[in-house]
Amino acid sequence: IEIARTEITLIGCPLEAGAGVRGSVMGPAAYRVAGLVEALRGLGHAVRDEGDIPTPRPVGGETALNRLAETCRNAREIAGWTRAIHDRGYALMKRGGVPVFLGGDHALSMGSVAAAARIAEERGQDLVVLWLDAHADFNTPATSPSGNMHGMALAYLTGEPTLAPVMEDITPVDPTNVHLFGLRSIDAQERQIVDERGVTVSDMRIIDEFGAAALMRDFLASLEADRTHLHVSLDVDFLDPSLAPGVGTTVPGGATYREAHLVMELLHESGLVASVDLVELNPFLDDRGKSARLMTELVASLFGRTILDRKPIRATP
Ligand code: Z70
Ligand code: MN
Ligand code: MN
Ligand code: MN
Repeated sequence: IEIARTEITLIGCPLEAGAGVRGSVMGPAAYRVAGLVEALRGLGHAVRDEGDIPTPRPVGGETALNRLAETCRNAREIAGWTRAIHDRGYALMKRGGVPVFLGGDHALSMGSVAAAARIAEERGQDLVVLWLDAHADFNTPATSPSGNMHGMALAYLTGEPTLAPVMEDITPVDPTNVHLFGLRSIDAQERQIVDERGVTVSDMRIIDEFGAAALMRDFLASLEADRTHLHVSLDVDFLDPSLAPGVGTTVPGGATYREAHLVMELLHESGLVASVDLVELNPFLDDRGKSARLMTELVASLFGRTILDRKPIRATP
């Protein structure tokens, strides 16, 4: 089976202002060293590497952002990154093609998902966000135990009013169109938010009981093929720390090597993935490039690498 040739553009987003631990600024470089461009070209795709977005000037002068900066670390820097990533991502998707945002901490999704939401709205599609992560990233400035904005990305994107000063006038994401997959660390008040907003969740309890593949198949089957823009946001800490130690916030009990590849293969088969984030890779904490290499292999599976040529496999009833 031939893989449909896809126009893929890599956009380096070297930010670490949203995380509590430094080092994810080196993430984009590590993906290039690990051979991401070559892996995707090897599958027959047209790959363009746009290089890194230059560090934007922190947004200043606004009173609302001033106030936000009292509870949110580096709020002005994150506001600058959000605008820059949104603008670049939007322009790229407007031309067609699939962007892969190379992080950088998870606050980068405030910009990338905002761009996807705007494009989906223009195309009359529903934006659906698959958040592969140990964490929920649904804290608000009032509930965050750390003040780290990577833990607030989904709260912002689903319209949390206290985070609006980051970048006003976004197309808010419907929280019922957000699916958290791999969750195993959530703060007490964050739990309440996820519950109240109707976010759908496959936590590790449910993945252990029913299996990653069955849950992923159900999730994908619930999406309307022509009307869906599926954005995949892959946090390195989705993976078990024994496989991927190169991340600031490791949580035991993560996805196995085989679960992670299978999820990527099912996502490829769905044909719905229209934008991708790779976030939280911290090469400073990695073990001889192990995490960067695994992430690169997973992206290859996401874009069509298979063991054998075969037709999509049907689930057993
Ligand atoms: C915690 C917080 C977080 C990612 C850590 C951690 C959030 N819930 N997100 N790593 N990607 O500080 O809000
Ligand atoms: Mn995250
Ligand atoms: Mn995480
Ligand atoms: Mn919906």
